[in-house]
Amino acid sequence: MNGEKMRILLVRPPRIEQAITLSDFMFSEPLGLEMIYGVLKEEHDIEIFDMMIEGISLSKKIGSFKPDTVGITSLCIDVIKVIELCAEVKKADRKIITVVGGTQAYLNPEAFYHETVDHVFQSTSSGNLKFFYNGLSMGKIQKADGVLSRAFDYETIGVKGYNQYLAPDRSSTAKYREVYSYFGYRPAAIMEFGTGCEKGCDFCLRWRIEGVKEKLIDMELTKKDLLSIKEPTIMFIDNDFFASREKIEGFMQLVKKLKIKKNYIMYGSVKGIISYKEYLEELSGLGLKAILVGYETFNDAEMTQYLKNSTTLDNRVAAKVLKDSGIDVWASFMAHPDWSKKDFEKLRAYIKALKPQISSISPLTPFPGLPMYDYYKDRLLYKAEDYEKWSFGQVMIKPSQISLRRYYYELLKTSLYVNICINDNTEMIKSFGGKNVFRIIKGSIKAAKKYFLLAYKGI
Ligand code: B12
Repeated sequence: MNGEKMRILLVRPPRIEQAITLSDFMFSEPLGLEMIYGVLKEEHDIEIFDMMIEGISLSKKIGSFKPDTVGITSLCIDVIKVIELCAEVKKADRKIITVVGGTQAYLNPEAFYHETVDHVFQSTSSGNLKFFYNGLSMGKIQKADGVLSRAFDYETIGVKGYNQYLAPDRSSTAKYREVYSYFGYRPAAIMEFGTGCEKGCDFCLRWRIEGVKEKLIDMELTKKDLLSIKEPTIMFIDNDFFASREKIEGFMQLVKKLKIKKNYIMYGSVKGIISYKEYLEELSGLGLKAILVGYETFNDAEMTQYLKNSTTLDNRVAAKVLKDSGIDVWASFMAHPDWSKKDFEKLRAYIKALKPQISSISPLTPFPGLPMYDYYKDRLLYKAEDYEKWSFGQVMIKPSQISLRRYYYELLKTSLYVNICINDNTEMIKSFGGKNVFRIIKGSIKAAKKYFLLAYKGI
C-alpha cells in the first residue's frame, strides 16, 4: 500500500424493533465483518462495532474512533436502518466514506442506492477489498469488481461473483463473544466447512447466495480457524452438512486429527441424513448435538411445489433415524398461504409424529427475486420495498382459506403447542441449563407477543 493508513469502522446494525426476528434464540457473530477485519487489519486501523450489543450510538462511536470510512453489513430487514446509519455518519462528518456490504447488498444492491451511501459491495473477495480500500487510502475512488459506487452511477464492474469465504479474525469481536449464542448453546461460534448447495429448493435463497456447486473450503483455512475458536460450541452454517460422503468424512478426520472436542450444530437435508445415516453415531460421539432439518410440510403436493426433492415419508424416515442416533432435531416448517384451520391441525399432528426437540414454523416467504415472488405477486400484503417486513417471520402472502387474523392465531397456537406441549422441556433444562432456558423462554414470549399483536390487529 502506498497511501495513508486509514481508520475503518465496521458496523453491524442493531436489531430493529418492528421486525419479527429470532433474536434471543440465535445470535451469532458478524462473521462477514470478521473476515473484512482479517483482510485489512495489517494495513489499516480497524475496529468492529456491534450495535446488536453496544449501548452507545454510532455518532458517539464516530466521535471517539474518528473513522475515515464506515462499513456496514446488512440483512434483508436492515435496509432502512442501514440507510439511517449512513445518514448519521454523514451528519457527523460528510467526509467519512460510507460502504455497505452483506447478504442484502448481494441480493438486492439497488436497495442501497441512496445519497448517503457511497459504495455498495455486491460481492466481496480479498482482492477487491484490498484494491478498493488501498485506493481510498490514496485518496482515489477506483472502479473495483463487484463494487457499485455512487460516483460511477452504480455501474457494474466485472462479473458478479460469489462472496469469497475468507479467514475471519475472531479476536476482532473478543469483547462481544461471550454473548454470541445459538439457541441453548452460549457462547457459540459460527463457521462454514463447505459453501454452495446442490438441492435447489424453490423457496431458498441460500444456493442463490453461495452457488449450486458444493465446494469444500480450503482445508488449511478451516484448520487454522477451527483451532482459533475458543467457544465450546460451533454452529456450522453450511446449507447441508450431509451433502456428500467426502464432506462428512473430511470433517470427522479433521476433528479427530486435531483432537478437537466441542459441541457441533449443523444443517442437514432429509435426503442427506437418510443417505449417510451410518455416520450419525460417530458424529454424535465427536460432539454433534443438534441438526437443523427443513421438514417444511405434511403435504406432498407442497413438497413438489417447493422442488424439495424429498417427501413427507422421507421426513418420517429421517426423524426415526435421528431419534435412534440421540442427536437433537431442530426442525423448520413452512406454513403455506392456502392452509385452512384443518391444515394447521394436520401440521400439529405431523409434528407430533416426527417429535423434533424444537420446531419453528415460518410463513412461506416469496422473497423478491425468487420465481415465487412473481407467482404470488397479486396476493402480496406488502411491497418489495417494505424491507422491515421481509423477516421470514411475518405473513407476506394473503391467506386464501382463513382470515389473516386467524392465520396468525394458528401460527401462534401451533408454535406454542408443539414447543410446550409436545416437547419434553425438562430434557431441555437438563441440556441447556436453567439460565439458557430462561433466555429462550424470554425470547419466545417476545416473539409470541408480536404474533399476538399481529393476530389482534389482523393486518
Ligand atoms: C449467521 C446468520 C445470522 C446471524 C448473524 C448474521 C449477521 N451477518 O449478522 C443471526 C443469527 C443474528 C441472523 C439473524 C437473522 N437472519 Co440470518 N443468517 C445467518 C446465516 C446462517 C449465515 C450468514 C453468514 O454468516 N454468512 C457468512 C458470511 C461470511 O457471509 P456475509 O455476511 O455475506 O459476508 C460476506 C460478504 O457479504 C462481505 N460483507 C459482509 N458485510 C460486509 C460489510 C462491508 C462493509 C463489506 C465491504 C463487505 C461485507 O464479507 C463476507 C466475505 O465474503 C445465513 C444463511 C446462510 N447459510 O447463508 C442466514 C441469513 C443470512 N439470515 C437471514 C435472515 C432472514 C435473518 C433474520 C431476518 C431472521 C429473523 N427473522 O430473525 C435475522 C435478522 C437479524 C436482525 N437484523 O435482527 C436470511 C437473509 C435474507 C436476506 N435477504 O438478507 C439468510 C440468508 C437465511 C435464509 N432465510 O435464507 N442470521
